[in-house]
Amino acid sequence: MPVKIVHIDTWIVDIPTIRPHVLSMTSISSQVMMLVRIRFSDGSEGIGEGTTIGGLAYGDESPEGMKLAIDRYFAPLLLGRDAEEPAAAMALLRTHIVGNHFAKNAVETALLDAAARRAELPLTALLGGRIHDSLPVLWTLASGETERDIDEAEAMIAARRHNVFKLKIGKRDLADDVAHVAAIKKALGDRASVRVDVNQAWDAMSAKRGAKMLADAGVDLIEQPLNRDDRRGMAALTATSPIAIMADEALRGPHDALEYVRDKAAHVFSLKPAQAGGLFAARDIAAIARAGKVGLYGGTMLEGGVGTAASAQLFATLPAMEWGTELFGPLLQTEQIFTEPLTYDNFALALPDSPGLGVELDLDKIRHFRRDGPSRTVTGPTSRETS
Ligand code: MUC
Ligand code: MG
Repeated sequence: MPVKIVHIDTWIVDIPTIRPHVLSMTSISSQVMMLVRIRFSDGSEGIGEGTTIGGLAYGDESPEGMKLAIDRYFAPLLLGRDAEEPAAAMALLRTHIVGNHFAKNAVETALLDAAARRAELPLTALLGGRIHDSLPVLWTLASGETERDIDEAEAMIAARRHNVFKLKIGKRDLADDVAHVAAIKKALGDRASVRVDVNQAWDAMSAKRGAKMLADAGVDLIEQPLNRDDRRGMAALTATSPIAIMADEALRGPHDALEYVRDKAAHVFSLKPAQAGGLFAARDIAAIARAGKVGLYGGTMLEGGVGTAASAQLFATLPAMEWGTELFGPLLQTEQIFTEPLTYDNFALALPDSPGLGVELDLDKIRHFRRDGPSRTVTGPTSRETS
């Protein structure tokens, strides 16, 4: 008998961060994750995550909105569908639901996790097989205080956890930001690579001046300096910048990636399955980048362990991630929500070997951190045809 989707749970889980995380558009001291669990008629299940930064401050979807969208609009389309056809289920969702990339990514992750668990294979095996067993992971220094950031970086280097750092700038004047970055780079010297993420906060003139000043300070890369809609500005900057320019918020799917390659609007793409609309959409962006000679970097939406494990499963199948990854989200949270935490060691995240995403939720912890009380469970018929 074909296995069907019978049950979809969505939970909002709030986990405090280990310190405030300050970005140009918002600061967070707790991370809000939307977790989805899809259950199947044979008793199997899969999990996915939809997480963003600061409610609606960063992107078009909030965790609460994702929960609502899945409960009200995704679930009726999914219930009763064949478990072994995640691609068909996602095609149906794309036909009936516009946008909602973060929620679609969470659902696709859960469908693929379950399919891989049923096959008793790690998800990498369903995605073509693993090329890397571990992924280098940088750390974001974003306490908002220069001395505290330097101390944090020194501790990370000493513990061999991270030796590449991303600094969040764009909130202060350019001169103040550059002074902050230069002080950190000077303290760390050749022991660390330093990059910055402006999160769209600059105009064209600040970006032109900033690229030169940051290059002089020894910074390697600038992430999304201009507004996500300003592709022409990004192209002009990419043509003249002495250091690499990376696109992040601008990449909301393979179409954006194609336009960015065509216009030579970035040297590097930050690959984020949530922004792309799913793991397969992110893989399409990677293919476009490779064809267009654009470098790749494994981005994060500061997801917790589920989203991080999903991205790792994809990134491990890509031939080259020239700029490494930032899959540190679980380490920014005070708790990992798994029975076995993800392992970070020797500047890298180790890919789990067990089936699916390779992680098991600790349901006691989930219950403890859930904001919305008992889960809202959507149950439907098991016999509906898949057509
Ligand atoms: C972003 O814009 O890259 C990723 C790392 C971090 O500190 O913030 C996120 C979002
Ligand atoms: Mg970014």
